[in-house]
Amino acid sequence: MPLEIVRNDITRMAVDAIVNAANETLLGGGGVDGAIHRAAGPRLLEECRTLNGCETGQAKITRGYDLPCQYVIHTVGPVWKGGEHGERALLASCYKSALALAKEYRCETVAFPLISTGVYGYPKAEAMQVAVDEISRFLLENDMTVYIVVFTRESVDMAGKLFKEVVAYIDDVYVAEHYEADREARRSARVDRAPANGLFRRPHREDTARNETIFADSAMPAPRANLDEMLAHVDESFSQMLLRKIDEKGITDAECYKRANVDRRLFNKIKNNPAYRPGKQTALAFAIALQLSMRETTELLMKAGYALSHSNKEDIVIEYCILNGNYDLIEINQVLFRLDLQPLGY
Ligand code: AR6
Repeated sequence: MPLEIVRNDITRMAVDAIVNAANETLLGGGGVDGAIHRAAGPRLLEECRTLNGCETGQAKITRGYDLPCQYVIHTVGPVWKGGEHGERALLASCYKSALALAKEYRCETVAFPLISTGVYGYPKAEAMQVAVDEISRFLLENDMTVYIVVFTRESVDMAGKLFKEVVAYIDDVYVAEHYEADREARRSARVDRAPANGLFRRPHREDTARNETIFADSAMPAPRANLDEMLAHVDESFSQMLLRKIDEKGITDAECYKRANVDRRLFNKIKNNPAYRPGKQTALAFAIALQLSMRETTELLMKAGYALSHSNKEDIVIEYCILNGNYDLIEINQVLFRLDLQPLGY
């Protein structure tokens, strides 16, 4: 997945480059800077001494020494002074400069901490938004896998409005439904024990399975004479439907897989193999990228062998977003991440 938010210690990331939230001297400090220098060993400081510092919003690169990454890109974030002193533009410039250097050094994988959100006091939610905006913009034009590495769960407090709406929706759908299921189980238990005098009946399957995908007998194809004949009537595959929808929406393949936050290589695999069955998260990411309706999403998922279910919180989040016309994959993934659920894409 080209952009991923992960919870980790950045010094443990085995990527081509990690980004350091440094200060203008580049001679080390506390926070993530201190952790990176400790893990890289004294040779990192020696090389930093040769760089003559770095201006706020700019970036410089060194080797990674004892770190599991090849390079460290040092950037200097702005000190938060209330937001009226060009902080946003300077923070955006940190991401731009660091990504430009990563590209120049042919890095394929890069990990960022949330720059400026510690000692420098930038509000985390706003800093995360700047990070996501800048990285997404860069990824529209470039092939790279970029991680935003956060230390604490609160760091991901950014998809505020959508997050609250989704939580409320989950409460409505998931909690209510599980409460219903619980009641149903208790009711069935009572029915089992009840005398068969016609006053009690087991609930019909349809009553309890409101949200399951059930194929009515009438919707089943008529029986065919033999297996060969049936195999000769295979439906459009996932790959075929995906390519058809891309054409119908009038977008390019690249626009589609970038919007889906899916790696180009994976997209090509799907494209070149009509029988390819992607993971459910990938299939859903394409549904979001293509802005499919609920019905189309269900159809696309089914072609890959999946269904949406109210027993699954990830599915409820996706359903909520689709029903409300929110097809911003990055925002949806932020919500999934905050809820400790699996993000979409690859
Ligand atoms: N891995 C990932 N994230 C981390 C780690 C880690 N090991 N350690 C801290 N964070 P900060 P700044 C998070 O203060 O605000 C230094 O002294 C942390 O929770 O490291 O840009 C420099 O020398 C926070 O969200 O950087 C400068 O003087 C984020 O990294 C000054 O601090 C950034 O916190 C720079 O301040």
